[in-house]
Amino acid sequence: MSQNSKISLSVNNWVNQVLGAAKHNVPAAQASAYAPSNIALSKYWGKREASFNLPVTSSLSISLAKHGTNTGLSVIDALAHQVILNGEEVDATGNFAIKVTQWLDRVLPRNLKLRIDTVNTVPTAAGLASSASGFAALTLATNSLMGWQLTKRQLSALARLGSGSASRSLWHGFVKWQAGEQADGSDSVAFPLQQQWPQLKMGLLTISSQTKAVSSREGMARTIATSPLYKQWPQQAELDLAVIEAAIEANDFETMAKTAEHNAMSMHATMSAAWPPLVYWQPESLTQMQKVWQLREQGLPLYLTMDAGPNLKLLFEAKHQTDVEAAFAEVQIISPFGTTC
Ligand code: 2P0
Repeated sequence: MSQNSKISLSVNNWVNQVLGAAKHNVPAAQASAYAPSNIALSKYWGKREASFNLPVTSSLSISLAKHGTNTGLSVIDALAHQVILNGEEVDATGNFAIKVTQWLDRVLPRNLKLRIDTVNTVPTAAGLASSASGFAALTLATNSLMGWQLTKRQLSALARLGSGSASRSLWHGFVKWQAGEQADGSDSVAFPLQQQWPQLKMGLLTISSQTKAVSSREGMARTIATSPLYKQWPQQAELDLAVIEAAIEANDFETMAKTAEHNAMSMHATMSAAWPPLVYWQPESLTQMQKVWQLREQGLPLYLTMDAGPNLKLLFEAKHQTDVEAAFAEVQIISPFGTTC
């Protein structure tokens, strides 16, 4: 047996153990669910184990309220799943369809085939990652279709198998994904923090919404394998997370946002020290970053975070929204704790 088939067998064993007889429940005709996108304030960058998507460090995110994914499932009489993305059937051999059908084939009875209707509600062309909200919504909808009645903790672990950051997208507000220690990832699950922060705003500055040349998955693997700066990352990431969690509890915007920006810049430093170098920024990203730093020097409490892409996510408080909108004509404002944006 090859190493790969041994690994996938152990993921399958774990899935069968979690689902037990429920895996073979009689499905409803259809079900649907919604899950929000999320942006990490303390990032997940690097896996300690790839088949279960187990992270090297814990991470902490904020969900984006009504910006996320709606997934509808219906049972079809067919030999293969049918994957629809934003109203159009996607190529079954493409990356998205393969990831979705692989996940479904792990959790469903072998002969059950579905039509999967995925609609992303992130702002048009915002370049936001949709795999987190996509796999979270798929997990919730499947739980409902199959009548599994799993706990959120179990659902978080199942969503993680599709995409690591999906483990955090089952909740609104602040969410912490604990790295865990178990080999099968049963303790590598997320949970929501109780704190609400209605004054917290996020601004999306879209530099490009094109698919990136190097996926996060590949980028993490390359960074771990070749970047000498990665060695210090786990320690910093855990420290940053603790500072951010305490700042959220204390309602201390400056400490939270400053640490989030430092965490993102440090993650990007580990990437640029990889070989071949991994730089997700574009020249315009840097122009906008410098603008943020300049505004901050002039006294505006404005911070940024970035993921594995060229786009900026601004962090600020509601009382400064007018200033932020005046400085960035194209900014799209998100209220993670509000219902209006
Ligand atoms: C995060 N990112 O914490 C970090 C910051 C990107 C940079 O989670 O391989 O799409 O499916 O587990 O979840 C993107 O990684 O990767 C991500 P896989 P995923 O948000």
